[in-house]
Amino acid sequence: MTYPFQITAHQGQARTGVLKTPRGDIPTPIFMPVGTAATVKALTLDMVKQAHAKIILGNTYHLMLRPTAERVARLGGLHKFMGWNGPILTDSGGFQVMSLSKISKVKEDAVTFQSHIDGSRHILSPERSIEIQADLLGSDIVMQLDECVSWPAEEKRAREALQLSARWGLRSKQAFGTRDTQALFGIQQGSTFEHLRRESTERLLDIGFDGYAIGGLAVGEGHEAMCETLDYSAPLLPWDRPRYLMGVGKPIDLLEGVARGVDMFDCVLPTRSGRHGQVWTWDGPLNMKNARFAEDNTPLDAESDCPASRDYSKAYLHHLVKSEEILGQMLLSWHNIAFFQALMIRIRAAITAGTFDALRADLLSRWKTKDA
Ligand code: PRF
Repeated sequence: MTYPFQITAHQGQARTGVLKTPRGDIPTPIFMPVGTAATVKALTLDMVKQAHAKIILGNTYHLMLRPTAERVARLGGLHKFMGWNGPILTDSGGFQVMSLSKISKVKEDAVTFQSHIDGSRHILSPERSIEIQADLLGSDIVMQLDECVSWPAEEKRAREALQLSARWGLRSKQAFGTRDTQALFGIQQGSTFEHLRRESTERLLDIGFDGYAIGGLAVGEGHEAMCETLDYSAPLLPWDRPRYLMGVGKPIDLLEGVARGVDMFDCVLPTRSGRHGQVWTWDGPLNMKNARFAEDNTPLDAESDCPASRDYSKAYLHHLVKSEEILGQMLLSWHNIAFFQALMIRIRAAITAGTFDALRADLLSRWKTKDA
């Protein structure tokens, strides 16, 4: 099913709108918290909802290994299993195979790999990835299997990967067929080569997807090169379909991605950095382990409606982190997810009001010097 996507306002390339799914409306631009192993790490779903998340991400790779896709299916699908009744987007697995599994081999038919958990051998083909995501997990937004090359990549290598991804895209579409309630997104590849991004897009458009992702970025090229690639990559994609920048990023990357026409983002950053003592604020990142917070009685964000941001002092959070208390990981992850959502809420409001350029300039001036 091609979910209705309405763009309600735009400013330059930046757009805001609504993606309507049977499990709920997704206001865009949106940030999707990562729930890799059927959990947004350290958070209950009530906390995730209170942080204003509307859609979360799950991973084929992790779930097929543990508890296995078949078991999730027997237990009623991923939504029922984890207790999330909103939309779920699942990644197809290829990217996680390359980055996490012990040994992997990409062939025309499929990728074979050894589990990072117990070394067991597995095969993931475009068809199997669709079966896991769409039939067994019951994902709302299903991603095609693709091949992502690391950076820097030789042109020949990047072309091979985008062409394999395009062939896998066609096989994914054929395996997906037409469905009443689920959507399928294609993935653009091509590293940092404009002509390859163009070729990739042409091939995806020939196949026809419900939405389009930009893959192969945030793989080591750095913020500037990513922005340069997005300058031409995002506008290649159809204006009237959602565009998803995979695995991105820091608040500044979200801001610059939106400015270039991206509608959807996901990243482990807010939860992972929260578990390691780092928080993101309107004034940039803070390391809560720093002794300067030891007697700071102010909250992270008095204006926030998230309890983690508003109701606890930095001194208390510093103490929890220094003591390696579980609550420290929970509160910092909660604050970060709420902050990323608050950023997207402000971005959407600004595009609607025609003040996105001013918001972007203001936040860039706060963040540029602080490695935000
Ligand atoms: N492809 C897929 N998932 C991904 C990526 C990709 O290129 C990236 C790259 N940043 C993150 N997650 N399928």
